[in-house]
Amino acid sequence: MRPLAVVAALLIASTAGAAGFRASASLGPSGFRVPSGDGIVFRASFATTGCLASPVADTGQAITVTRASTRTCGSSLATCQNNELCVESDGALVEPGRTNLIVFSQAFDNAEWALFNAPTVTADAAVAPDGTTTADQVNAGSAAIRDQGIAVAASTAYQFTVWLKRATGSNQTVPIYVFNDSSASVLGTNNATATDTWQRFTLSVTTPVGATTVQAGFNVGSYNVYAWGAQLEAGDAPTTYIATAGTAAARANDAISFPINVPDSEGCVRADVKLLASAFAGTARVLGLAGAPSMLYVSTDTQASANDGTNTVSQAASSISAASRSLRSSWSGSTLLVQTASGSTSGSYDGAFGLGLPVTVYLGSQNGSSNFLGGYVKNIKIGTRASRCDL
Ligand SMILES: [Ca+2]
Repeated sequence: MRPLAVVAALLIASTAGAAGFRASASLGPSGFRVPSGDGIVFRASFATTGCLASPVADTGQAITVTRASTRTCGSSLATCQNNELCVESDGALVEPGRTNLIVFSQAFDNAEWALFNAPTVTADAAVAPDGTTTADQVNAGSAAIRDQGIAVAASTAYQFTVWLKRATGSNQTVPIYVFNDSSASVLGTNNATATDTWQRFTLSVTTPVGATTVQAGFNVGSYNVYAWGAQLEAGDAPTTYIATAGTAAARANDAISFPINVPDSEGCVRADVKLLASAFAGTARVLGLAGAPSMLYVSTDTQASANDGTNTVSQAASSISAASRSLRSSWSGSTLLVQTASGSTSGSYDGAFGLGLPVTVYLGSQNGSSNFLGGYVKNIKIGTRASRCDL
């Protein structure tokens, strides 16, 4: 029988790499990753698209998705069940909860839609963007169709969205609009050009002081179109479609999180990010924490930032809503750095994001409840060395 010391030495020799680091990442005793040679403790590419019931990072950590509702999965318009992660080619989709105030979003033939000057509305006349035959034809000869009496808050931004496609041989101009009942005034009009391809059109409005109800739909005009998926939601930018059939319907927050072991003393993160809209209020977390600090967030469509709770470092980027952009930050000693394809900016680091060991990282939000990304994120890396997590 070998002495115990010799057995221990043989075990170490069999698992350690040439430089003393493990040759590949492995699960430590607490279930967290022991860093591999490149210091990467978390990696998630989100290469598999669709509705994922139990998403797992490339490095093995379970990713927890808490959403107390179904959701439409982005541009594919597939329906993801509660707690399923929606992943498309640009990555995992993270959005705030919203409510569609249009109660018959794909039944323009319903009496909820008020008709003016007798447009002809034919139910389920065409294949809709989601592949179902639920799009209605609205043939208006100097007519209008509106959902009336929608309760709204005053001094609040709203987004009206609807898919349109022409129902005759030439493009059709459709005045989509929102009307303020309280002051009998038009809040906004967007003359949408319906072509032979389904397009989702947006009209952004802000209710004035005193507003209580609005009507939304198509104003008087001469147009012959297929219409589907009308949505009126409170918020600074439109979000993914929420289908309704008789009552307002809500999509809950995408609260997405995972645990990592990464120290405050030194580390790095990187991700490819694409925003759904160029205009948004506040900040959009890429990788958030329970508190205010964030290793990586977006403060405008053209800027990436990091905030340690004391200092903010920001670096310009090309439009993050126009295409998926690689964003990165790193920290070590007294230096915090943010990098994009446009360059890098260094600033002071107070030495702590508050990264407990382990810490819960929120993907695309702060604490799963605010500062939502409103976009897609993929190719995430989190590491324990400031020199890694390359763009
Ligand atoms: Ca329909």
